[in-house]
Amino acid sequence: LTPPTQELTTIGWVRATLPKRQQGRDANKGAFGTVLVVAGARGMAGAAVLTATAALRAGAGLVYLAVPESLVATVAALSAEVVVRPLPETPDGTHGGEGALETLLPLVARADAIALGPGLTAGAAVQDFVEALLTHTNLPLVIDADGLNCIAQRAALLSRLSGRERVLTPHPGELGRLLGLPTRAVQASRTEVVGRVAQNFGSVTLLKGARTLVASPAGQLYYNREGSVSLATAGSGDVLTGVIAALLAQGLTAENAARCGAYWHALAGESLPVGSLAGEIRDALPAARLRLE
Ligand code: NPW
Ligand code: AMP
Ligand code: MG
Repeated sequence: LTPPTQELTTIGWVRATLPKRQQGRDANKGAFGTVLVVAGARGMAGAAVLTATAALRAGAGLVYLAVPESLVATVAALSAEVVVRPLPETPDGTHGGEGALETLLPLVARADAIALGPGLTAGAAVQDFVEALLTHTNLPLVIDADGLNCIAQRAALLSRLSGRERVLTPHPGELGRLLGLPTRAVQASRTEVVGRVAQNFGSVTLLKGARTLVASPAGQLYYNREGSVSLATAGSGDVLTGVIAALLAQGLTAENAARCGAYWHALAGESLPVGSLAGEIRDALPAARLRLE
């Protein structure tokens, strides 16, 4: 089999593709997209906060963050700008308590895009909740982390859903779970396996790591050279998820949101020294955006 041609994502392409920020008197937060982040579990409040605040740093006008109810005080204390909404939780403090979907749906109705998965955990109740949410919305969606781990348990789920902009953002371990492969097998054939996931799940798929790859279900493959080992830090991927969600909410296609998001996140991180925190990568997003004007 001939390997697919890989196209380089260049800074010129990203500049031309990122949404132009509307200026002037009519510009208001309603014009910049509303993101709904569904994330977090007891002990994983940080992931939810990083995703939600990264969406704001990436220009979303408004961000709702739905977390298990016992996390609300913690999350609100960590992020003044995010609108935090409690959902009924399980006894373990995860999403998927009684009536959680009904509580969430009014927020879904107000959102332009959803980010699903950081810090969610992936037990049976969470899997049920993820399945219910995915079957009740057609919004553009980025699925990361434990959202992917839930899907790995219910492989038929995504194939039942069609007609929406959807990005999966696995790291090599998560992609391995989706295909039932060990991480080392993923790393040994990154271009082949990312294409396989994109095709199997009918979703734009971004495989993280040095030289991030983006594959489309139609077989295109893109890579970018930006990024450095400074990005390899806890919570870094949660920030990327927020960036992609903000771009989806501003109307980019799944493929363009994934390519632009990976590039922008890498540019923000590569200017920082090793030892920088994921929150610092997030806070470097606006300055990196200036280099993309
Ligand atoms: P191995 O060991 O080599 O087989 P997990 P996680 C592999 C949340 N977070 N190159 C590697 O596999 C997340 O959002 C919460 C090669 C590694 O051992 C998730 O919901 C935070 N291999 C949850 O925690 C901050 C790579 O995957 C394994 C690789 C678990 O997420 C942190 C680890 O993957 C975190 O974001 C690479 N580049 N990258 C918070 N503050 O609340 C990964 N692997 O078991 O899915 O664990 O990624 O930490
Ligand atoms: P996660 O594992 O979900 O926290 O995501 C980690 C983020 O760091 C992703 O954006 C990866 O592409 C990036 N990353 C991880 N390792 C490296 C590396 N060695 N070089 C460049 N980027 C990396
Ligand atoms: Mg991650």
